[in-house]
Amino acid sequence: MIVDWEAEFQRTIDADSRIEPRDHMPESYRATLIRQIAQHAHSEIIGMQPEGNWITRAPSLKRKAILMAKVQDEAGHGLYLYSAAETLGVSRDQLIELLHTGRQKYSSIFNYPTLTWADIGAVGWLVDGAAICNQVPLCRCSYGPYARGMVRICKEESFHQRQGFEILRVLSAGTAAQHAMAQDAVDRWWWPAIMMFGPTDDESTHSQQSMTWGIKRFSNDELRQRFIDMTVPQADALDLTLPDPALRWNDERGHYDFGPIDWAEFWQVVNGDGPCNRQRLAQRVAAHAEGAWVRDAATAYAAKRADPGAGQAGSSTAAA
Ligand code: FAQ
Repeated sequence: MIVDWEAEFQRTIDADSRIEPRDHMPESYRATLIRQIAQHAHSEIIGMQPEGNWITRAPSLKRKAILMAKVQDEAGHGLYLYSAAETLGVSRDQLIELLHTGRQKYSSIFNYPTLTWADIGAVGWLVDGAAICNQVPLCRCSYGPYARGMVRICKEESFHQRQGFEILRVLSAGTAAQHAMAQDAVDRWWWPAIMMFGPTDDESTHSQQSMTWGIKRFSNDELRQRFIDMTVPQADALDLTLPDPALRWNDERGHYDFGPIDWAEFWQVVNGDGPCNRQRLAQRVAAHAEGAWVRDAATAYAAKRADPGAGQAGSSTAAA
């Protein structure tokens, strides 16, 4: 029997079932997934830097422990996502090489600096908040390994968002200087967080096709609006102001209206010329080089466990 693989793929998509690694898939579907999942994985790993910047300066032992756990979670997310991408036939080494040579992107948001402790609150509240809005629909992505990875990631992101909110709540209700520090952080992170959702729908090159394939379930603008609608009441609860004078409820639309986004800034950051692009990439490349001995040791250890007899002669551990 001749199976029409293209039709089988389309039937799976139409039935809202999952495509699994061994299923036939069009090359363009595979390439789109590799691009998006890799960009997502790189974002998690580069995203460790702005927050890692505050681990040594967290204001208490408790805050330090929470922040360390959060940064470790981001590393874990990166690893799940690289593993999901590997099921599509690329290796983690290849993807890391593409990141390090600037041929694959990571999220624009991580090219902004974390200047004060309040920035850690703003990153948790706004950046993780935006990430959740974008990522919850990805739990229903048509590609099984990505969708399953996202379920766990979203649970952890939800904790991250709450810890950011809580940092800002304490600062906002604190001294005048603490409140001002929280407000300043929100003023700097609001617009970059809004930009995380990507270009407007008419400028988005991949959205239409990705939505047809069930990779993306909502467009960039739909998710951006959802995030704004969700965040405005939270800002009120925090007694903080979002830095957009045009922000107001529109009864007719049933959504908040918002002011113009500076797309020139977005593309400048995406194209490598944001406040921290060079620093982020240089640190990532250096960390990878400094970790080479760990990878070598882990590989040697795995080989030894797989074949305990190999290399025993002359080995000091064998003699011990
Ligand atoms: N930054 O056609 P579209 C996190 C690029 S994880 C940089 O609309 P698409 C957790 C796009 O790649 C944050 N580039 O693209 C955390 C494309 O260029 P290309 C990451 C961007 O893929 C929190 C071009 O523009 N999340 O925050 C951005 O359909 C705290 C045209 O765009 C994900 O990756 C951007 N913001 O939609 C960690 C989620 N936006 O590839 C640590 C998964 C667009 O043709 C601390 N990804 N571009 O050269 C997605 O949902 C989608 O890929 C979008 C973009 C929505 C990001």
